[in-house]
Amino acid sequence: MRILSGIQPSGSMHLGNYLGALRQWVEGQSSDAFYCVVDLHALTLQIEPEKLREQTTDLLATLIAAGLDPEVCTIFIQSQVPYHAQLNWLLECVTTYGELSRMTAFKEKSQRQEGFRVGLLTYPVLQAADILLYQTEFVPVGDDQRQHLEMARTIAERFNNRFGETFRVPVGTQPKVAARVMDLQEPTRKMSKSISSPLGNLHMFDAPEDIRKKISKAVTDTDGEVRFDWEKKPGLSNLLEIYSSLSGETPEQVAGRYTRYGELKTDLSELVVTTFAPMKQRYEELLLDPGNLYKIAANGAEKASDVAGVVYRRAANAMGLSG
Ligand code: AQP
Repeated sequence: MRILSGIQPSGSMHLGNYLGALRQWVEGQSSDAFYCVVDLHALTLQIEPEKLREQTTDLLATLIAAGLDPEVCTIFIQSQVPYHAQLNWLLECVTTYGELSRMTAFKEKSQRQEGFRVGLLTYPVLQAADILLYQTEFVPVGDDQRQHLEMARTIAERFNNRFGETFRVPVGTQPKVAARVMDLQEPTRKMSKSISSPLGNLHMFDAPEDIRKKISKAVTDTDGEVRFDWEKKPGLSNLLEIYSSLSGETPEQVAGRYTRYGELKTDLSELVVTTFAPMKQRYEELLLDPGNLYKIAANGAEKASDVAGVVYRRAANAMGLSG
């Protein structure tokens, strides 16, 4: 079962990244699973080179600390496998401006970036290249990636119809709960690495006192009834989904055990602190030896290149390129 997924080095990992994506990655890891730090995607943000390097190192440590085992799966850095950028160009030439400009993420992000650059429009094509290069069957991602995944499927189908069967058409997988973890202060907006929200983003390796503070200050509502109801109680429902995802109960079961928001928040804080404490310790140890992290990534890039090179050449030949 070929799996591929990626994460941008655009900041520290938050609970959305972990519950929506990374935990599925750890569960699905095998010799057929490829996980990458998609640093080329992070260039769509205005990011300082030193910061990008630092965040790439941080993410490698986070992935391994959370349970990805480089002896079992392939962990690599996207830019170390040049086929991603190469296939991107081929796929840009089968994708229309109209379909990219209609993407929701593009519409939202282009509003936020003054003088936005072309990469912001075209990065879903690079994402399609990331996925299609590995003949991926399943792409474990959070709910926010549905539209991009659909784009990758459309591009694969179009390419196959026009140039002959080349790519496998991938399927996205989302967890049953916490597929879209919301910002604790603005529960109608998803938690996001690249949007600064000091009290709204709950990071995996926040200090315990920060975890407690953020959860105790999380926005809820005033009617006081502990009930799972996204429409009327988005803030509380977000907390219940995080709780349920960590404890293995349903959100309704969790809600049924509480009559006060305060008690729920206290217990959730402890659950978050105890879940991430061992990973945090491992993460801090791994960061002491960045050379080792880059050795792991270089080995991963070699394995990834073996697979991606074959697929890239097949696609290039199908289009009539001689290289
Ligand atoms: N809030 C979320 N809830 C559940 N899953 C999420 N993911 C991201 N946010 C949530 C999933 O995490 C994986 C990595 O995605 P990413 O690197 O794009 O993460 P991000 O936090 O969304 O980072 P950015 O830089 O802020 O990206 P944009 O601006 O694109 O949102 C993916 O599987 C994603 O679904």
